[in-house]
This record gives sequence, structure tokens and C-alpha cells, in this order.
Amino acid sequence: MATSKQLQFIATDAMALEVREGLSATPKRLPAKLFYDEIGSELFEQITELPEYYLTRTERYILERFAGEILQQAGPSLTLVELGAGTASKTCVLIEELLQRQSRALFYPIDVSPSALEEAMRQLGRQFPSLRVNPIVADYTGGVAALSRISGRKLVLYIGSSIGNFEPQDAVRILRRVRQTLRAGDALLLGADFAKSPKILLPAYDDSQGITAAFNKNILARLNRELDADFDLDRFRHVALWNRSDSRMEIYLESTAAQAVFVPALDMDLSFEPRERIHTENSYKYTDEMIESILRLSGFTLAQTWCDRKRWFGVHLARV
Ligand code: AVI
Repeated sequence: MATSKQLQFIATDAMALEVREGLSATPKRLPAKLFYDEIGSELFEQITELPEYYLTRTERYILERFAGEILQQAGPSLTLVELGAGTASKTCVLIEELLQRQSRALFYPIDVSPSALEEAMRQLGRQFPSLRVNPIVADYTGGVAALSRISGRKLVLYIGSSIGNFEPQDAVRILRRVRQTLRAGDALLLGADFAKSPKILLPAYDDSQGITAAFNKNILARLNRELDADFDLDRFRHVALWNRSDSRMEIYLESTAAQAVFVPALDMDLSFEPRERIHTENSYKYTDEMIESILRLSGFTLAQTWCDRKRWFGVHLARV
């Protein structure tokens, strides 16, 4: 299995190819997975604590408020699996509730980052001595393959609104693969952000402290660090737009002037018009219909949705 360093370093063939393709395209684009090197992951942690970025704390509130109901609905004797677990900080709420229902429990956090999983192990070991934690270092494909080797009645957590960063057809592809590894009685818990007013969405993706802008620009900083490119970060600005018809937030880096950039490791000369954009991310905001539809198309049935009072965020339990 590839180590996180291999997976995260741009100057590997697959990543470099994606960067080359994206920067050669019209309009230009870069893959959002480039956000998450060490600096970007730290910036994302800061985003989750911003007053404008309601997603993380709202999902945590829902999990805290409804942990009992969620586990009741999911069924008895559960093994928890979490896709893209990171440090599993929100999962503690469910684990605590689970351990009140069953004396022993198994938790399989799956993530590309060994250091995040080590941190999860440390924290969970301290907090829950009777929990057995079996971390799996894997990306989505490897993680989903690992799912089929886990026995017992599974509750697969796919929380944190990560599904929103995939195009809907890719989201269906991922969920369908998850579905194929599950058996009768297993369930999926999906956390997704609801579509809402741009008055709430725009500041969440363009905060007043400029942390999201720094997170976005870190992609260019990475190209400078890892591909020896000469992007002038001061000549790009962070742009966040609400695309109502596609129900998604769109994130761009916009060139503030006509400029040329050289990427030596790819032997690429780039030129930018004033206001030309690089598309770096979509973050889909789901309606109830969209949630039902991606779950149905991937072979799940929606059993129940829990949300906050304002219906800003939803946690959905789906059965096979
Ligand atoms: C990781 N993901 C759910 C975040 C989101 O809200 O789409 C990534 C992010 N991009 C800008 N801010 C946060």
C-alpha cells in the first residue's frame, strides 16, 4: 500500500499528470485533493473552527444530540467503520454512546494519513479503554476494498460533508462501491450539507480572517514548493461563488493581472489573462431530493435524517 507521503507528494506521476491536465484545460482547474498537505490540513482544521464555517460544529451538534437515536436505528452489536476518519474527533460522541449499549466495541478508522490515525489511536485509547481500534491506512479505493474484509454488523460512517466535494455521479460511484461491501443489516451514516441561502454559504467559504483564502492559495504554494513553479501568490485572489442551478459552492483562484508562470518540473509555460480563474473546488449542497437520489442510485434506502433546527446540515442513515 502507498504511504501517505507517496500519496500526498505532487511529483508522483498520477498527481503531476492531473496538474498538467488541469492547467492545460480551458478553463484551468486543479484537483481539490491538492489542498491537503500538512499546511493545508492545518488550515482546514482552522476553517472548521471559524465562526462563519457552520458545517463542522453543526454536524457535531447533531451527532451529540441524536447519538442515541442514530445507534438505536442502526441496530444492535455494531462495528463502527469510518471512511476518511482523520483524527476521528467527531466520532467520539458515537463511540461513547455505543459503549453504553455494548460492553465492547470495534472501530476501524480508515484514512490516507498515518499521522492522523496515530493521533486517533492515542486519543481514543485514552478516552475509551474498552474500545478496540484497528486503523487502516488507505485512500478511498483501498478503504472501500478493506470494508469487505470486516466482519460483523457494520455501521459505516461517511461524515464531515466529504461527499459534497465529489461530482454527484462520482458520489454515486463511491457509495455504490461501499454498498457492494455491505450485507443485510449493515448501514451507512452520511453527513451532508444542505442547500441554503448564499447569505450563509458565501461567508462560510470566504471568511473575514482570510483562512479559506490561504487554504485555497496553498495549492499554488504547493506547486511552488513541490514543482518549483513561480506563482506569485499576491497576484491571485480567492473567489467563492454560489452556483444555484448546480446547487454548489465553487472555489476559484483568480489572476489579478496578465501574467506568466513557469512550472519547471512539468516543463510548462502558463499565461493568465487578467481575471482568469483556476477552478479548485466544488462543494455540493444537497436538497432532500438530491440525498434520496444519490442513495437510491447507489443501492441504499434512506431510513432517517437528523438535522439541526435551522436545517443547515443533515446526517442521514441509509440501509442496504
Ligand atoms: C472538506 N470539505 C467538506 C470542505 C467543504 O466545506 O467542502 C472543504 C472546504 N473548502 C473550503 N472550505 C472548506
